[in-house]
Amino acid sequence: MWRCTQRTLTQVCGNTLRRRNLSAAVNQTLGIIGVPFGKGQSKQGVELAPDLLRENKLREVLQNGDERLVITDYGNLEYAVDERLLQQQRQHYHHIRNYAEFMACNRALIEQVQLMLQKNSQFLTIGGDHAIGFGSVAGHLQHTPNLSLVWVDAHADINLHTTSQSGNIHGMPVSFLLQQLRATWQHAALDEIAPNCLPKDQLVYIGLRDIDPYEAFILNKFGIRYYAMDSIDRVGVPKIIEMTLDALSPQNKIHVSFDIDALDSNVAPSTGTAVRGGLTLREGISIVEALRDTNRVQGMDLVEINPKLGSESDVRSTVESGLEILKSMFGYRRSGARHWSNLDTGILEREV
Ligand SMILES: [Mn+2]
Repeated sequence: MWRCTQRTLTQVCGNTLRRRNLSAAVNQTLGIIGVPFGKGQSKQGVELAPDLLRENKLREVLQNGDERLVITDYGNLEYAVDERLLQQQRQHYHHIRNYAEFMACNRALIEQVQLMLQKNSQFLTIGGDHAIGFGSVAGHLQHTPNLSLVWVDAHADINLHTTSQSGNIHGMPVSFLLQQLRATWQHAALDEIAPNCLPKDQLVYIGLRDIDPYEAFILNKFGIRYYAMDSIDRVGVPKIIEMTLDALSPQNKIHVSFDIDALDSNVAPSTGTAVRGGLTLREGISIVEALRDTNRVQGMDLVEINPKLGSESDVRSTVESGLEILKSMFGYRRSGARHWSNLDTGILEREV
């Protein structure tokens, strides 16, 4: 029984009161921001994903997964490019695409993530392409310096402006986060917008299968942990999760940056750089569930869904796979819900 004053009882009906108490007790509040940014790569359409997921009942799907979750949708991120960024682009980064837009968007996202974490216990960033992984994780690091990052992706996204073949910034966000690579971005004023870096031993990759030569060089030089698909094939997802969690500081909060192209192109075909031979949907769900069950995941990204690629049914299965991943991250259990607020628990004792 809850202790409450007469006034509260008359104001709030039993169910609402009970639900509020439960949500306060577990403190599950989720802030969502859409980031319709597609300039980290060259294919049109990825900027449509946040609204598409909303149209496909994102909120209802999450709410059905866990009725206690208190969801606040902050809409889509807005940002403005300024002269200083354009100057950095002209002088130092003109050989990569859309640097100024990339920095303007991520600068706004860094602020937005911190605002969301002041009001919510968790946040979700919906891309957009993976270039926004920089701002999402960097914002998270400014709020929570003791942070670990699990980057689930077919690609390592750790190119430098000096190593990228394509000039597409969605292949570089991780290089903005690590202390050891900061010198390679010395004209980007990163210490002003994102002073807190990610220690290289607090990063784990899962699902890689398309690593550029210089990326492999960087990963190996710094001893960054990465479980590519061949490792997953050898030991299976449960062992990969065990090794991942062993590697990360047990006191740290966790950020999961999930690129839909980590999943096999059978279940997620509508994405800009699809690679065959990826995670099954079950493996993806299994990874997300295991991370969720640590109760340490505080932020997540879902990126690279592109509804302009593939057939109508390709888009549908990609969106559905994305929603399954999100649903499992934010509370849904394949083994059944653990609590019931509206069930008639006397039903077994009664003849109807
Ligand atoms: Mn990626």
